[in-house]
Parts: sequence; structure tokens; C-alpha cells
Amino acid sequence: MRARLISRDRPDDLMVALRRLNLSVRSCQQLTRELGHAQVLVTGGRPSYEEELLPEYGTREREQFPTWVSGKASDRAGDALLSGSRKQFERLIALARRSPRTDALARALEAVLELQVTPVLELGGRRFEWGTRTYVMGVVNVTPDSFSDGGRFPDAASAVEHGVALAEAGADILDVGGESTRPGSLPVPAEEELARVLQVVEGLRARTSVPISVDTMKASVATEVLKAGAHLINDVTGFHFDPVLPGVVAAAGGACCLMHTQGMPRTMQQTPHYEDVVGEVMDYLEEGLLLAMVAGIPRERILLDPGIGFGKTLEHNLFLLRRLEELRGLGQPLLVGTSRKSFLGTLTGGRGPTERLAATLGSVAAMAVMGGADVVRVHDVTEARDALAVADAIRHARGGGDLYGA
Ligand code: 7PJ
Repeated sequence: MRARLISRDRPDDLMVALRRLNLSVRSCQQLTRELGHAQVLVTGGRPSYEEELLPEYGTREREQFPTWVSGKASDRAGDALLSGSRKQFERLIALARRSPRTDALARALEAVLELQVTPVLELGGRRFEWGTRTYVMGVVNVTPDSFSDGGRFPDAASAVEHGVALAEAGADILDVGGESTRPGSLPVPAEEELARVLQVVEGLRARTSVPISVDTMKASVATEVLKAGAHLINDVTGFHFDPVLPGVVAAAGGACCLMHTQGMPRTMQQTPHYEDVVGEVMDYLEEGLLLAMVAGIPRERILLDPGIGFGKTLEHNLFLLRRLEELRGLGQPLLVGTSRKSFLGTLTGGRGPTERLAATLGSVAAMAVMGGADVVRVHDVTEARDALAVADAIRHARGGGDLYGA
């Protein structure tokens, strides 16, 4: 069963209006809690939830709870759209928590309404305070066949130089990758992948204090790069490829980013298919999240990523970007990589990988304003930081004039 946030009043927007009424900060906060509305889609629930929870209530009492629109009983029994104020949801959650038969609904609704606070990630001495701004991960490729800067950084020394330049441009984290995962690419033996990335990780550790991520799906590679000082393992299979990997990350005290993919790079773009792309991406990411936590990686050290371009059509990519907020229901910070990807070429009339900067910035700004991504993975760090400086500032604008208070 899954609860998915369709829409919700942004608390800071309500605060703006309430501040304009010159109410105290405390009453503004309380009223925001009471008045904020949300719409939540429940999928794969039990058909009996509604009867179990609100059986004998008359119309008047029903008004105390969210409006409950049930799915068509013949083929969508158990699915529902719940719509109501935060206070109404809190009443329903309290009721659902009383019985083990409905506890799962209580937990799902609670998670999706973000009643628990989002924590901070500490990585290599830096703090990532989720929600304050969009952080930037800079891409450092060490693969001879990577499509977007293919062959430009084939040896370790120039990859290190490139990484240092990205750090100086304001990257919050550097992502070193030694195995190309572009559509159609073949796997690289672990020894070769390690030979490519190890020197780069060592070189970057010596030259910059920016935290280092390594893009690998292999435990043997992860073991060595974590020893060399890498802080995060970025697995494009979301812990679905190498069962040893979660334990390796846990033992080293590392962080991880778990990405969704449908199929492996060689074949993933052949026939991507989903009944419900958002729901299936969430199921897959949650499986990885559970593997990570069972292995002992603390929740606050796990990022999730919908995997734009990995086993997805143009429409799947766009729909996921539009609906990123639903993925927030998994309770983890989100990392999203759109930089120079093929769907941007399609949308701009067939531009090649090196001509997709403006399109990339369009996607980065759109995500930032819609409030979807906590980290964006990009090749062009200077330009992305500029675009985000603007988009994040619009999102957090406070200065409505004197009547809005300080
Ligand atoms: C991604 C990635 C992404 C994460 C690549 C490319 C293909 N890791 N590695 N997310 N993409 N976490 O850069 O175009 O989207 S490789």
C-alpha cells in the first residue's frame, strides 16, 4: 500500500498570507497547521479501510475527516483519493493507528504529510541542510566512451583537474564515474573500472575538501574507493545489482544514492514500459532503501533518485519530473540527473549532447521552483549554480513589503 502526495498547500505560502494579517508568529504557525490542505492518492490499499475506519459516522462526523473518494470497485478497490485539511488528516491518522488492521495506512499518511522532520546530511565535514537550497553534484567522468564529454577526460590527471575546477565553480559534491551507463553501453570489468577511478579519488582528496561520490554498482570497487576517502556510493541500480554492496557502504560509514533503473544500460532503452511509472519507481527505490537500512546504513545517509533516462521514454521522464513531489513521500532527500540527457535533445529539436546546456538549465530551474530535487547532478556547475541562485531565491522570496512583517 502506498500514500502519494498529489498536492498540498505550501506552509510558507500560508504563512505569507497570515503574516499580512499581522498575527503573531505563533498563531500563524498554529493556523498554518490547521488550515493547510492536502490531496493524497492511496494505491494498493485494502478495500475495507474506509468501512473499518469510518463506519458508523454520520455526515456531520464525517466532516471531521478528509473526504474519501474510492476507486472503481471492480478494478481499483482499495485505491482512494483523500482530500482534507492537515487537522482532518491528523484525526484520521490517530484513528487508523488504534488498530493493527489499519496501522499501515496511518504510517503511510504520516510519512507523506512529512510529519517527521527532514534531517541534515553530514558528508566530509560539510552539512547538507535539506530544504534550504538545491545542492549541486558535479560530474567527473573517467570513461573513454561517456557520451556527453566522451573522451575529454580519459586519464586520471585531467579528470582530477576537471574535478578541482568543478569544486572551484561551487560543486557541493563531485561524482566520479568509471563505468559508462549510457544506453547501449557494455559493462566494464571491476579491475578496469577501479583502475580508472581510484587515482582520481585519491587526487581529488588531496586537492579539494569537497565530498566525493563514486558512481559504481560493484562492491569490490566501492570497498577500495571508500578506503581511499570517497564519501558516497552512487549506485545506478539502487542496490539491485550487487547484494554485497550495501554492507560495504555500511561498514565504511559511507552514504549512498540509490537510483531507479528498468533493466541494465545495454538494453534499458529498448522497450521501457510501466503501468504506473511513479508507483513502480517508488516500489523499486523503497526496496533499495530497505536493503540499505537492513545493512545498517542510517536513514539520513541515503539519497534516492528516479533515474531520468534509465529505462524510460520521453513521456516517462517528463511525468516523473512533474511528479517528483510524490517521491518525497519516501521520506528521503532526492537527487536528480537531467544534465545533457537525450530527452532534452528531443525536446529542443534534436540538439546534440554538447548543445544541451540551456535545456539542462531549464530542467534544473523547473525542478527547483517546483520543489522537487534536493541535489541536481550536472556537468556545468557554474551555470547550474547561477540558475539555482535565481530559482531558489524565487521559491524562498520573503519581501512582500512592510505589512508582511520582518
Ligand atoms: C545518473 C547517474 C543520474 C545518478 C548517470 C549521464 C548518465 N547517477 N549516473 N543519477 N546518470 N544518481 O550522466 O547521462 O541521473 S550516467
